Amino acid sequence: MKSIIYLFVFSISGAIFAQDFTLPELQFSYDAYEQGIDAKTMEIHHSKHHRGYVRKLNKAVSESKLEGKSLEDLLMYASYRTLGVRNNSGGHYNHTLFWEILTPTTEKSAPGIPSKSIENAIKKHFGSMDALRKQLSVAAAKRFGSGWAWLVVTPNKDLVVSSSPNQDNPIMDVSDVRGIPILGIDVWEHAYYLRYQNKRGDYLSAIWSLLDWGVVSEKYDAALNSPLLAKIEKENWPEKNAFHKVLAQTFHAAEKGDFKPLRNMSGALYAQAILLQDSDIPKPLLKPEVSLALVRLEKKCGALNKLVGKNAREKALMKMIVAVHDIFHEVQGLCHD
Ligand code: MN3
Repeated sequence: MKSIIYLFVFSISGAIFAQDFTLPELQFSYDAYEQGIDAKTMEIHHSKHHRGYVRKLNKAVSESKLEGKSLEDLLMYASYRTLGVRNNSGGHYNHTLFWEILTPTTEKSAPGIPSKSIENAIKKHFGSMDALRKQLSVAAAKRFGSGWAWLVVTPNKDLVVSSSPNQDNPIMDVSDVRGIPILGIDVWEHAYYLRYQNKRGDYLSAIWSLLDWGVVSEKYDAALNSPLLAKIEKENWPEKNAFHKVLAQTFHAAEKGDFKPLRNMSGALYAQAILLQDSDIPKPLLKPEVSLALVRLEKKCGALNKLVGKNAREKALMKMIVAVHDIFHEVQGLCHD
């Protein structure tokens, strides 16, 4: 009887609470950041903007039936998500990181300094802290409209500066530079407009004085050994994603009896298969099984394209696209090992 009650309580709380993302508390009061950011901006930014992202994220996740997915998972496959999930998962993740790396100088607090390991990495990749600061400032200043500037640990374990529009970030499969961000600067006007108006440069200097390099150093060490970084490395394969998009459009329509997309796009599918076969396979997937599967995939797509050229019957087309789909899932399956 007891276990039945437990089960009941669990399933109720699971249904109601399991997936809700929540607004993190700030470590300091809104007025503690005055040296760089005024209290009103901090308050609106945290309690209105960030709260809004969290609320809209929960709504978008439930509308997309993605409850149970981790925040990283939502970000990682952003190109497959709705715009609501993409924008608000980014909004929540990016602001959470932003608050964590800002520490005001007060009686009880001061920003930490860089660890030896990040100091060496910065020297190796940028030359000096000052050179890194310049690159970050340029990335932030050049970002047209709203977005973020990043310091990123890439799958090769390099440190790279990048920027992204809106609430995108380097974890997302839509990002040019992939990796784990360990430092992010919000360059949306809502982050600085009250005090700095259009002077984004002045805001960037002010942010620099709040950056907690102790926290960034911890994030650097954590990122180097993170399973997420290994996952990004495996998934960082644009040609595979491009092939998958065309395959999804043609195969799923054919399954429902609509062969028009397949007849129209068999050439594009073949072209993507050739590009995929020629592409650089991500390091963790460099295995003979993967290369061989890609060769078979290209051949089958070529054969399928020929069938379409001969105006073949639906039954023959279906058989061939199913074969293509099966081989692709061998590759996908191998990828998710
Ligand atoms: Mn913001």
